[in-house]
Parts: sequence; C-alpha cells; structure tokens
Amino acid sequence: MTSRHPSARGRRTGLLAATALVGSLTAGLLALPAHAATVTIAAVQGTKRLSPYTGQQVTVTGIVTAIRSTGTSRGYWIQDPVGDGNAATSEALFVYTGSTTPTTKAGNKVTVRGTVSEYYPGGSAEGGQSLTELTSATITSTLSTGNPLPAAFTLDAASIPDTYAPDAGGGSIEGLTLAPRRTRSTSTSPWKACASR
Ligand SMILES: [Ca+2]
Repeated sequence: MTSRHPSARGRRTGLLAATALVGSLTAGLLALPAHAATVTIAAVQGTKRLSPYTGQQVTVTGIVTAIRSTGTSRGYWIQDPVGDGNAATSEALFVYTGSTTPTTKAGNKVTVRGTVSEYYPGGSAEGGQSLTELTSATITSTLSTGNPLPAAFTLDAASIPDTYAPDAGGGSIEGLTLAPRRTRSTSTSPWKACASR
C-alpha cells in the first residue's frame, strides 16, 4: 500500500540527505582558498622586518627586473616602478619558484598571485634576518612586455642608517673594533645553509 505522505523513515532519510548536502557544500566553501588581496609590493614589504601579510595570499603587480635560473632557489624579482614614496618600504619582491626556472622575462609587467612568506637562510633558529618573498606563486597576467627596467639604486653611506654604516674614515671597515653587546654561539653557518637551499 502506498501513501501520499512520506513515512517517518522516509522523512528522516530525506533530512539526513539534506544535512549531508549542506555539510558538503559548507566543506566545499571552506576549502576554497581565501580571497587574495590586491596590494602594492610596498604594502607587502611593510615598514618593519616582517611582512604584515605573512601567510596570506596576495596579488601584486610589478615589472620583472631579474631572473634566477639556476640552483634550487630559482625565481624572479618584481619591482613597482612608481613606489609609495616611503623610503622605509621596499618596492621590490622576490618570487620563489624552487627548482623550476621562471618562464617570464625581465621587462615584463606581471600580475602575480602568491603566498607571502618569510624565508630565513639557515632556518629561523639561526637568528638571521628573513627575506620576504612570494611562494606558491602564479603569474595571472602579463600586462605588457619590453618595459624599461627601474633605475638602479646605489647603496652608499648616505642611503644606509649610520648604525649600519659605521664611519671608517673612508677606509675599510675591516679594521674597526667590534663592540658586541651579547654573545651567542652557532654550529651552522647560515651562509652555507643558504647556499645549499
Ligand atoms: Ca617605498
């Protein structure tokens, strides 16, 4: 005998199926990558040691200035030719591609989506400074090619804070007396570790 009204068991099965469907949809939505904020390279670099976007996916645009095509730390640099007028923020950013040779070329204006990461040569435990870079990156658009490269910036005593550019009277800093304020020991050379990356 059939009934026009679903049985209690049928209603329960339907509810379970609907619940499962909602659960699947929710899980699918949660699995989608977070929206990549479109920001400037200067914003990614920030004014402090670590990027305010560390761990987040961002989209940036810049002109490719150089390619590193050998080793296991390949990638390319992009630079904002305009900048934000703030000397405390870098206008360039390294896009890490691992062992994959970048296919883009210097002079290309590209839009890149990737995850902001802080890379510590030798590991964070070594105490060195990190390099802010993009990882797991994809060039989503090449806007133009053959762009002139941003002018080179000369690093000299006037462009570096005195703290980091001691005055050696015009000579080498090799002869200056060190004045360490704390001690630490290390068994691994960060340079060796960096070279072996
Ligand atoms: Ca800047």
